Amino acid sequence: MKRLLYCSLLLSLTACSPNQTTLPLERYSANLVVNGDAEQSDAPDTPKAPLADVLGWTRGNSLEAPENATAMPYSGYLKTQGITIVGPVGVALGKNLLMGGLTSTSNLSQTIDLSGLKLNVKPSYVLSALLGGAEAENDHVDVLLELLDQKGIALESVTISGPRAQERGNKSQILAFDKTGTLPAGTVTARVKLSFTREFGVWNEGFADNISLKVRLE
Ligand SMILES: [Ca+2]
Ligand SMILES: [Ca+2]
Repeated sequence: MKRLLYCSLLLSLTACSPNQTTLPLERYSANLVVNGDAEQSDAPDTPKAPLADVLGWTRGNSLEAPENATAMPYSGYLKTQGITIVGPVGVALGKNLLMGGLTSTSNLSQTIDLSGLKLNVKPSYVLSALLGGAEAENDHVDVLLELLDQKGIALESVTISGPRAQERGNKSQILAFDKTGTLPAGTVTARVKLSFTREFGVWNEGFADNISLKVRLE
């Protein structure tokens, strides 16, 4: 009887089952990637006039610079070219995305200081991204996460390969990807790098949005 009463009190909070265990709430940091959603950039409508700086990101060196990776609105050039990019159902894309620009290869990277965080004893991480491309072109973008020690040496590297045309069903879309793992002991910084590759045409249409890295806190 007492149990029934207890259950009725808890009914609105949880199913009352003798087999149910209460999982501890996992505390993760906020997204540590700056401008991973490209929303903080005053994005141009065309990569012909790329941003001087993509906020939070460092451009790789390219002999073809300054035509390089940039943030762009979904409603800009891509739409005027009849390219409408579809994202996963229910995922907010905002106004902008990151794309490869006009060079055959380009990249954006940023280094994230983890030293000020109160990390879990065995801190897990979640790297996630929306990655894709346009129509039947194999232009793509890959994400590299490097976990570095205090000397800047990579203790671990994780790659998410963005989808090629076939994986997108030859449609202009960005798909959701994620990888999880545990930060190796001695990890002090994380480096996230987006590598855009053009396989066809003039425009490097590797598309990325909602780049995120979260780490487990105490
Ligand atoms: Ca966005
Ligand atoms: Ca292209």
